[in-house]
Amino acid sequence: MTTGQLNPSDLVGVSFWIISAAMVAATFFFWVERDRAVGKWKTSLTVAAMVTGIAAIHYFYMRDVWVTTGESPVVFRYVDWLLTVPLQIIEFYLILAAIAVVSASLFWRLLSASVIMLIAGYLGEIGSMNVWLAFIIGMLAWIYIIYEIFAGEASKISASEGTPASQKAFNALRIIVTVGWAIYPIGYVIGYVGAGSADSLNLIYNLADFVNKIAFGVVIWAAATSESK
Ligand SMILES: *C/C=C(C)/C=C/C=C(C)/C=C/C1=C(C)CCCC1(C)C
Repeated sequence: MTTGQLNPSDLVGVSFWIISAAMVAATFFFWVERDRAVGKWKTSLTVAAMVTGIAAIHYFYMRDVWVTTGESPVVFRYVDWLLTVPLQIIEFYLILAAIAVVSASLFWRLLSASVIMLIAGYLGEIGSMNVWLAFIIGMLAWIYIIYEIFAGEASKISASEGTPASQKAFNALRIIVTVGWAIYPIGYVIGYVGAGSADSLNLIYNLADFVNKIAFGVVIWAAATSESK
């Protein structure tokens, strides 16, 4: 599978390698730590492990594409996101449902918006759609998700509801969707403005995946194990 050698001066290639190892380690960690969590939190850790596990597999292949061709592994990247982002929406829903009664339609709205965001980004990156039109559509879908979490149904959840652990997880969710997810459109702009830069694009996407898949999982883990005393 991995045919190319890793060039020490290839910073992007090295970042693919490091994130691959981190994704595998995180998957193992969340999986094993599941035993220490109580009740509904077990499912959250299972989902966190699924996200990093799926990403690990894609990172092995993405690194190979990068090292052997020097091109952005767009297809593997987006297949990974199309699998892991819906899983993260499930994760968000589990957190919200742990705090308050949330409708199933909220789940479907968040899921649909995330899929629209990713399809637009994909069409822009493969050149099937104007790169900035795709960006605007993706941004609108992302802003809608932020709206749902800060001003829509999900935000009606009062700070007095839920356990301290679930509130901690809910705050983490808000930070992830606004600050953590913002790294992706920043990478897209830097990657495609002017002559564009595949190096910056992949470096920033790799950093973003580390934050949004591993660091977010760790926050879930902290909340999940804080209730198990
Ligand atoms: C594990 C992977 C995750 C959490 C991927 C998230 C991806 C995004 C938030 C992508 C966002 C984009 C926009 C907001 C505008 C258009 C370009 C995208 C697809 C990079």
